[in-house]
Order: sequence, then structure tokens, then C-alpha cells
Amino acid sequence: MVSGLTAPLASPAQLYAPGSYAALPAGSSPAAVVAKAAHVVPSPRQLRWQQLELTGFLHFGMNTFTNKEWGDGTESPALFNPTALDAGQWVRTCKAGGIKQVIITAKHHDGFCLWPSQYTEHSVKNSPWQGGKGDVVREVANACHAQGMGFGVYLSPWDRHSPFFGDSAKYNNYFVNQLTELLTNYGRVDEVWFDGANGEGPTGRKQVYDFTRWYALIRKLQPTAVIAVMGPDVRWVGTESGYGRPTEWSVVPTEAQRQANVAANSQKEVAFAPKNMMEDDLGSRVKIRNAAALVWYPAEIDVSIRPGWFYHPAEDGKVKTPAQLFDIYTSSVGRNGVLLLNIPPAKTGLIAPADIANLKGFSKALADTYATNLLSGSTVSGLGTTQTAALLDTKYSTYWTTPGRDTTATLSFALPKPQRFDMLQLQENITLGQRIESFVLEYKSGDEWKTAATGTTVGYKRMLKFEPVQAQQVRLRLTSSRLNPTLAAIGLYKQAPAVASSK
Ligand code: FUL
Repeated sequence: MVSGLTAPLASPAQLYAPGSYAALPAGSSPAAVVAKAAHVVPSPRQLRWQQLELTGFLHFGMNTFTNKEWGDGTESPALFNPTALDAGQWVRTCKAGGIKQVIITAKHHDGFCLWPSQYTEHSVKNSPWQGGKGDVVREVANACHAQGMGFGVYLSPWDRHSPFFGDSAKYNNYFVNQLTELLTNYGRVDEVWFDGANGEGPTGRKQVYDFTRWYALIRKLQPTAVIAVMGPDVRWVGTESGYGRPTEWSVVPTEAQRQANVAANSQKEVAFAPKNMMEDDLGSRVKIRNAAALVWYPAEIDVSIRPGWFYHPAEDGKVKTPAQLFDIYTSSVGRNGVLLLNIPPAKTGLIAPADIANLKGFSKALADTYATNLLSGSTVSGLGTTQTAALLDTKYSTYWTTPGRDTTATLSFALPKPQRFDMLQLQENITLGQRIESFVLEYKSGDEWKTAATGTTVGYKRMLKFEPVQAQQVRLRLTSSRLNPTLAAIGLYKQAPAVASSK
């Protein structure tokens, strides 16, 4: 295995932006470790990615035609023949659902390439689709660029077709050639997704991936792209359920980037059983205390709108409902993560009606829920509340913080009139780091302050749902923070009736 990122990298400067990595000298005191952690910040590419919030996955390829989840690489290119492929429809559907960037499976584990790679015959160029002249990657890239959407590529390291796989040097060259095609021929690429899955098993061919070389190539050809999962910029959350961790730190020990660990926890068989990557948290004080170094490595939560990653006609009745999607959204984006929602096009080359309808219902529920911040117009008071206007001004760049060295604070809100609400949303200004460790939302009922919700981390965005309460006086108590807490936004909302739940 190639050395993980805890071992000295050949060229860390290529991988880490200033400020997104901090070495911890041996013997650092717990307080020194916490202070360092509080100052680690996202790179510009990570910040851009985090602010997308909702991204889309398009699993489409040979498996769509064989009705499988994993192909073995022996499938004939003749099977790939969508009759009405329209990448414009894929991207429009995603955009209407609030998605800001899509990733296409340019090559899945079966090795079949959705673009006419000059380095293999196993591609669309030998399929009947468009007489072998088609290029799915180009159609998706063009549609994204035309519609103002981000564009990303999934390129499976595990390749069950390539004769080079297992002949490490040859395969790494093959992979670099394919990456070069994808990163030079299709305009701007915003995310490169390397899957950790490998089902070869002990009797299979053993391939040593040259990650250092791949990363350097990406940094050179597409410096603004984030490298996800088996990569240094974006961390796989560790589940395919859509539900992130309630306590989610974006600053974690560099050990979390070790590719061997990611691979060990990734899918080994078609049916996925998550292993131990879903530890309660990866970056609390206890978890970082003995780290050699810390890095900004935020969580991406991938989940499919259907049971499978690829389209199967038998799953048309099992598309996640708007209420399920909303619950996933509040438990992924609302837990300091980016949601990567898979919407697999069907064999025709179009996204199926059920997926379109449910996505529409979901985005309508989002718009309805967020139409009104019930704290708008409130009078804000409390200790150290000099820039409270920033809390409600809907601008992310402006923020409130405490004076001096205060790491706790209470912000009180007197609403213009009593309101009924069942969801809290908070945002830290992560350009200054992730700092908040615990908070409580309280409301006044008669003469008594009652607890509506309690939480740990906030990060870029935190949502908490609770039983509906009615109140005119509310307060947020920030009870622990690694450094002066910052808040770019606070909101109270009433969930749209179509999706309301109280988790
Ligand atoms: C997994 C793969 O094995 C699945 O087929 C799918 O692509 C998912 C997103 O990642 O590891």
C-alpha cells in the first residue's frame, strides 16, 4: 500500500492549502492541541464545495443495461445502448431539486468507460449508441457548464476489465492517462471521486495505487477541484444511509486520510454493511489529543434516492419520498456535511418520472420550510453581542463573535410576536475555523425557561428538529467552544407540513 498521509508526503504543499493542516509537536499540551485545532481552516476549494450543500451523483453505465450493481468487466460494449439519452434532462432535474454540482460515473468497477478513451477498447466507442461516436462524459460536462452547475467525475480505481490491473506500474500509467483525458478534454472539473471499494479479495489481483502521483496530476490540471473519499480534500462519512454524525468535526487527525483505512472500511461485496467508520465522532478533544497532525477534512454523505446505486426497474416503487429526502437532508447538510444524492438515469438514458416527482416534492418542502426565518425582526441582547445584526442578515461572510476571550455566551431573542417553530439552524463562520462544542436552545414558557434542543458541533451548518413549541422569547446558550465562538447565522423554522417530523 502506498503510504498514507500521516507519513510524510512527497509534496504536501501540493495537497494542503496554507492553514488547512497543522502539525502537532510531540508533547503538546491538551490546551495547545485544542488551540491549534481551532485555527485549522478550509482551503478555498473545500470552502466552495462545502457551500454547495447539495450535490448529485449520476450512476449510469454498463450496470444500467445488465440490471446489476457491480459488473465483472466481461460485459460486451454492445449492451450499452440508451435510446433517448439526454444529459440536459439529468442536469435540469438535479438543478430543479436544489442540487448545485453533479458527478458522473465515468468508469465504474467493470472498467467500461463512458467516454471514448484512447487507452482501451472497453468504452462507448465500441457500443451501438450514436454509432460509436457518443461521449456521455462530454454531454454531462456540457450540460453542467451550460446550466451553471458544478461538474465532477467518478473514476473507479478498482477496474475489473483492464488487463493491467494488478500490474502496478502499468495500471498506474493507464489510470494517469485516463485521468489526463478526463481532466483536460471537458473544461472545468470541480470534484474527482475515488472510490474505496475493492472486491478482488485475497485471491484477486493486487494493485498498489500511486495516489501521490494521481493527486499531483489533479492539482496540476484542475487546481480548484476537490479530491474525494480516497483523497485529501473530502472525507467519506462512513455510511451509505444518508445520515451523518450528530457530532461532526471537520478538523480531524490526518490518520483519517490514510487510504488503507478508507479502503478497509469501504464496500467489499455488492451488499454493503458499514464497518466502524461511523464512530460517534472523529475530532473531539479526546480524539485529537495524541494526533501527529490535524487537517481540515470535511464529511460528504452519499446516498441513493433508490435502494441501489444503479437504476433497476424493480425499484421504481422504492424511490425515497420527499419526507425521507428532507429527513436525510437535515441529517447530512444539517450535520455539517455535504449531501451527495444519487439519482440514477434509466436504461432509456432519462431519469425516471418517480425520481423527478419526489425530488420536486423535496425541493418544494425545502423552499416552504425556509421561506421565513421566524427570528427575523427580533431584538437581540446578551453578553458580548456587539455585531448581532450579522446573525440575521442572511450573509454568510458577516458574523457575530464574543469579545475578549469568552468561549461561552448567551444570545437572547425577543420575537416581534409569538411563533410556533420546530427547527433550529445555526452556522459558524468556518473561514475562522470550527469552534463550537456544545449549545442549548431554550424558550420561555410562562416564567420558566425550557429546553427545546441541545447539540454539540455546529460547523458550516447545523439543523436540529424538535417537537413544535410556541414562544416569543428564546435564547441560545453556547456552553463550550474551542476559541471565541462565531455565528454567521441563526434561524428558527416551522417544517413544511408535507415533511414535518420531530426527530
Ligand atoms: C461504492 C461502490 O461499490 C458502489 O457501487 C457505488 O459506486 C458507491 C457510491 O460506492 O463503494
